[in-house]
Amino acid sequence: MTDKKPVILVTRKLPDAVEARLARDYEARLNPYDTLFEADELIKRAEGADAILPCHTEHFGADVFERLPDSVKIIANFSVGYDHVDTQAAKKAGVVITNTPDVLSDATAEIVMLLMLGAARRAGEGENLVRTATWKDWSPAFMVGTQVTGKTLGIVGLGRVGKVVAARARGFAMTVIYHNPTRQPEAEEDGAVYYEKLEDMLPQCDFLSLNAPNLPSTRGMLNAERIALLSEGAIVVNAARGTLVDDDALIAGLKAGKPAAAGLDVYNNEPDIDPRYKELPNTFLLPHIGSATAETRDAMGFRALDNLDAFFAGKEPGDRVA
Ligand code: 8YV
Repeated sequence: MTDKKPVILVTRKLPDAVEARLARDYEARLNPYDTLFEADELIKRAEGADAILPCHTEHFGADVFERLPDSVKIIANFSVGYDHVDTQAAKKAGVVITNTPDVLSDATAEIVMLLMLGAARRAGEGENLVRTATWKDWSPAFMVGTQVTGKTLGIVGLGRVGKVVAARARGFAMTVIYHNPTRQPEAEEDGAVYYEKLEDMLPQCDFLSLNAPNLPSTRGMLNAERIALLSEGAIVVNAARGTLVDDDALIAGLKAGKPAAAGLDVYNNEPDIDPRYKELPNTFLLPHIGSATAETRDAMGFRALDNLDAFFAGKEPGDRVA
């Protein structure tokens, strides 16, 4: 029985409490300067490692798995999304993949509510007026936005995050409807009304929240045809993945006033987002901070370590996705 601790390559700077647990239980190769590793550097640093603990900022395509050292047996993601990993290539390479579900649902749902409120109440415009000292007056028509309370929220993807979004929205007396590939068990709908066809749900939405994963079936799902089906004044928010949105269609829609506004936390090609979003007054833009609370980031790290602990104890990790 070897006492040698498994070697873990950690690709980003993680919370102190997480790195302390890593150092206690493993031979951790940390990244104190939070350098972003491109593929060649990642593969070089993985030499002799038993596991990698990455974020969504590291990409594990088939080409990476072809070159990854044979020593790497598990990739324990510090993320719930794992669309940065080619899971078919992982299976072919015999590498186990895990993620960190549940622990970031509350924080991400908070950002969804912030995006709805920020977009509806023109928070970006208002902040800018104050910061640039261009707020000169008040009038009954000044900075009038849209009320959130009592409106209808359509959720695309009633999964872990979507269900928490629905629960938080009820705190604003919102009516919740949803579209999902399959209907959720009634007990988990909590009164939300299911729409089998997204096209049937869209005209009913005052607010539309994208909470689906990045899949071939969801990429570009918010396109011009579907945007045209939205009701007048509808507001779109996205804290899932930028890939769900056809940027040209959304930007054209925002310029035309349908949707009336958009609240975005994720983008195609982030952080190099389409610059046209920044030029639009009816966008409320955040920098992918869905899970960015101290409590949640600790919990994500501990969840990833729980998966590593199980694996190296010869057990099935609780959050295995491939
Ligand atoms: C995470 C996310 O913070 O977990 C996800 O899928 O999109 C983010 O909220 C990020 O991925 C950390 O790696």
